[in-house]
Amino acid sequence: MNVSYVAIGSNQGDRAGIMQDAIRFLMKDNQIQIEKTSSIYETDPVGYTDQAKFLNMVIKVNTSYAALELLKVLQQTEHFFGRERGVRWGPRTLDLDILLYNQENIEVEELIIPHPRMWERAFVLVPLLEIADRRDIPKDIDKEALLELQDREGVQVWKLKNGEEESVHFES
Ligand code: A4P
Ligand code: MG
Repeated sequence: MNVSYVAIGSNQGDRAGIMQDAIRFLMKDNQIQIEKTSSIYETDPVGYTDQAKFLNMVIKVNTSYAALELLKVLQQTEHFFGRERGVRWGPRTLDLDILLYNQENIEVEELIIPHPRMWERAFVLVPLLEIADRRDIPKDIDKEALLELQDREGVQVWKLKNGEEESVHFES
């Protein structure tokens, strides 16, 4: 089995519903087991800022897929949920990025792991650190370092994770 952390993002349509449906869709794949899911965060857009707020979360996945196979499955899932590729960093119904895959460093045309932009993105690191097992994270990032991230303030809990159940919805 391989351990992977996958970032999920959405800023178009029924954001939470799409993310939840995408998780159910992935759970149906018998080569994927979703071990943990983070809280859902509402986040200010980074990169291309003239767009709606995102919901972001991270899931921990156990999978028998090789990294490139997992990427393909995630891209098919994005496609199934109506993702159209437009502006880079622009609005999307569903974005699925592989953050980590075992302890591997992969650099091929279609796939770079660890995800090259993850270390400076609070919308990725906050949910990742919420669920990640320490040994799975190659860099020593602590809570202090997190607070210094530029976009940290733009990341607010939207739906708190409570055990295996998602609960309270915080409006911000
Ligand atoms: N690719 C390379 N490495 C990976 C990887 N580790 N995981 C390739 C997934 N894909 C990877 O991605 C472009 C190409 O990256 C793919 O063909 C794949 O082979 P894409 O999903 O088609 O396009 P994209 O998502 O627009 O580009 P990119 O570069 O992935 O965008 P980012 O960096 O993911 O940024 N602000 C907030 N608050 N929350 C967000 O979720 N997301 C973005 C997208 C910008 N701002 C955001 C958010
Ligand atoms: Mg992407």
